[in-house]
Amino acid sequence: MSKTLAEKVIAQHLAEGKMEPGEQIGLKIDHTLTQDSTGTLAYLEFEAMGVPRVKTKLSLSFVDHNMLQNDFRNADDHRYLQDVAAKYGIVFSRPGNGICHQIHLERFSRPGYTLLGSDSHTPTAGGMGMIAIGAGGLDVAAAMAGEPFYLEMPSIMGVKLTGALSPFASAKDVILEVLRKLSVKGGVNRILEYFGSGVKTLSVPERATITNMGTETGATTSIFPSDGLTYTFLRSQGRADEWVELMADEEAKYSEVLEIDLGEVEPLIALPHSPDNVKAVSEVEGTPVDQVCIGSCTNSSLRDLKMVAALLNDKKVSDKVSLTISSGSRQVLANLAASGELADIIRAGARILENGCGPCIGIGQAPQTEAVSIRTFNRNFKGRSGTQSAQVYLASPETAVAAALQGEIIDPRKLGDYPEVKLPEKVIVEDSMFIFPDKPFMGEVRRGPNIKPLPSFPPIPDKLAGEVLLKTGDNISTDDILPGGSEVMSLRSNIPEISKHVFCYFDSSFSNRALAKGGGFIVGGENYGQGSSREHAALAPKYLGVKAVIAKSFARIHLANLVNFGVVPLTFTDKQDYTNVAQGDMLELNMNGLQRNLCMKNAAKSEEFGVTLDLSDREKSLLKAGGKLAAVKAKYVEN
Ligand code: MIC
Ligand code: SF4
Repeated sequence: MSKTLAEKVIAQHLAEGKMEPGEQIGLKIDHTLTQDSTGTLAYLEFEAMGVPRVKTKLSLSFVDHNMLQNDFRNADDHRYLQDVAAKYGIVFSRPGNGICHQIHLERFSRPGYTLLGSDSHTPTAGGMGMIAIGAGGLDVAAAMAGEPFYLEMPSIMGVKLTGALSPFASAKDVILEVLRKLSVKGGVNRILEYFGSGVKTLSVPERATITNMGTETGATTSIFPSDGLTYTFLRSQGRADEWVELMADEEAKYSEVLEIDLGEVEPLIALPHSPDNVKAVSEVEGTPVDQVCIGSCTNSSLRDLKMVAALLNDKKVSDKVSLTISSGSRQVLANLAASGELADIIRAGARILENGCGPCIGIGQAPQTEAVSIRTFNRNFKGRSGTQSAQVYLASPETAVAAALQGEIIDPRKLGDYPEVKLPEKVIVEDSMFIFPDKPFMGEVRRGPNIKPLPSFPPIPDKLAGEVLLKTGDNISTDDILPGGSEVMSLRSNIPEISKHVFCYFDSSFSNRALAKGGGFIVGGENYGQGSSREHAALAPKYLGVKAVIAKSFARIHLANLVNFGVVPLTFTDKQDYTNVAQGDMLELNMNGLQRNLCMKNAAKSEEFGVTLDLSDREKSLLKAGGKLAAVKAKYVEN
């Protein structure tokens, strides 16, 4: 039977289940990656499993998110991560080396392999023909211990690309077009598979921009074929021997097909405060701009920064704008330095930041009050930049440079000649900041005082009762549940402390109230928990006593994280009932042995409404055991 490309890679890694949409499947994982902000928990969890060495083909630990060293806490976390990597056989990418997804793409990605990463933008490697999925740290820890990764088999949506991009339209505009069509929840339980004649006009870094930001549609992952251009990219990295050709069969059937004529794609921009709030750049021309940030795992490749250098060359950044550049890897920076293009960027007046996530997650460069900030990043949720009143727009490097030069949003097509960006046949490879685990690890893993043991929880009782602690609207992100930024993220290894920040910008009294009331329920709208994979957004509410979240629908990674930590994820059987529940209502639920259809009593209103526990048997057994850690520990430590 003919297969899509995604089905081919999944079939080769199928450890359990039937490859039919909606069925539970277990996938064998070849590569894992973690980054510092989700990694410390992931490794505390991995350590608790008692497995002496990782069982994957390759596991990588990156330090790229919270690299500020204002005090001992981040530095201690980095040291802990380095020790753990050496002890368990994990490649360690030192702080300053660059962003996990960009580096994995350059140095480690392999067509036809699977990758599980404790970061929602892990699908970046789909640009290399990998099935690359973002997950909570505990799922990644289990994969390092050799467990399959379990998920619902998504349907495969084809995205047919025809034609070729016109000057000043770029890969970022393609994915913004996809987001305009699908919205931030249109990809949930889907894989977006790109095919068609337009594919061969896009280089691997351009494809990776598209698969990276496919995450914002809620898709499980996105994938491109591995073809001649994939070979060219791998050869430029000195890895030609890792290439294999991979594509869908001609007769492959997609559940749906979205068609995009690349020639019709125009420069686009996502307006505050959602990546799917997309308009043509020409529609918002003239908006004054205060800050422009270029970088992030979406747009920090050599291709992108060469384009930036060419557009900035011999020009000057507007006095009204602060322009920051963070390249995705030391390799990118080394190549720009050697070619002289870094000097062009510096001469134009850009501020060069460390290679890493930086402003993307509010680690420095918070904009001024009410500033307009144009970013080449992938998320513009309110407050994520570190400034609650900032207006963050998402756009391509081309549009970002145009805004930096002009001091206001302008259509980049007005910049004049379109530079031709040529990628070198062989890049300068810069591997000096990797530490490979080739020596036996002597001594102890060092833990700073801010690294606290993982909390443990009893199995969930058959009856849940408590108050509705908070009622939210649609598309609540994990940034809303537990914000990023340098202050909160430095508490990532300390659950009691980080729990004080749950919903802090939403309702500053939440954590105290939750504790005082002995926990309770959260009520959410559609797509609850979109965005970041951080499992803290499930674990910290659990620590505060949250027993269940009742929502209209959930985002995939957050749903898995809730189950992993024993918070019951329920959906309204009839979405209309959402309107009848209010903050402060007292709810009571008999779990009935974790039946699918349950009845929630609302004592405040003497009413009842139906809730659905839409989980597989495996997920139910995790919930019963009090979460996944308890279950995996029972398998590895107690046997
Ligand atoms: C993000 O872009 O939101 C993050 C920060 O990279 C997160 C991970 C985290 O919360 O540490 C993600 O995308 O999963
Ligand atoms: Fe880092 Fe931003 Fe990418 Fe997340 S989205 S991995 S914070 S660069």
